[in-house]
Amino acid sequence: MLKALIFDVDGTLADTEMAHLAAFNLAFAEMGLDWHWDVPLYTRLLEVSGGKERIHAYWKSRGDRSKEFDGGAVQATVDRLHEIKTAVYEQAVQQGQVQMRPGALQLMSAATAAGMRLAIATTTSPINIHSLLKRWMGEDWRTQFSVIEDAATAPRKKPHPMVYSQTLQRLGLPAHACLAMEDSANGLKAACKAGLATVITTNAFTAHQDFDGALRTQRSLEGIGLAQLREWHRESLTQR
Ligand code: XBP
Ligand code: MG
Repeated sequence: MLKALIFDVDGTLADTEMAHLAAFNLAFAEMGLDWHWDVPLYTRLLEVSGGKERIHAYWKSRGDRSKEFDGGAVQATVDRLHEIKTAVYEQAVQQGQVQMRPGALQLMSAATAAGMRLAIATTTSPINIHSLLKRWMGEDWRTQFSVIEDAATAPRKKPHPMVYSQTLQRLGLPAHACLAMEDSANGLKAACKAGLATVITTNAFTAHQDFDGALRTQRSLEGIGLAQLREWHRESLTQR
């Protein structure tokens, strides 16, 4: 029986990445760096989960000796950039610049009404989840979720399965009693490694990625109700 839905955040619950991208660029400017990420570059950089990891990967890809410091200074610069970026992103969310994806809120409330449990398994920072869901689900949004696993609780980022394995452990449910809802190949790999059947909803940043192994790949959650999810879930049990 399907007992819980485990949601990724960025790109699944909400269209967040354009706001993240703008925030990264503002942070670079504020720190006096001549770095600028455009959409094609950011689409490639999104293959690295985690904002700090993404900055590190970009910096290394530049092979930019002039900016090379000892490891400590690099980490301090990355941490400062990410701190600025996170503050800018939080403001953007509070100003209504980030929309929930169609069907996401409806599916979560239908699942709760049917007695299913909800969980979050994301590589984003806790503050980003709070600002987004406080705006769209109210101050007490946390009460809607049995488990929240994020960049703070699960430092090994997708495609590593840590965030999903810890979510299942804290739910106290076997993977076959749950479905994961994701938008990216990294997220799919992480969920599958944790034994979870996964429904993918693609977006402009991920539509080109390889979703081999997904239970279903959809353009959005719009019009997808519990009956449909239960049917797909039953199908996944026969594939085990
Ligand atoms: C997507 C990510 C995050 C965001 C940026 O997370 O990989 O890094 O792009 O947020 P999800 P941070 O697992 O929800 O798809 O800068 O806080 O990492
Ligand atoms: Mg995502």
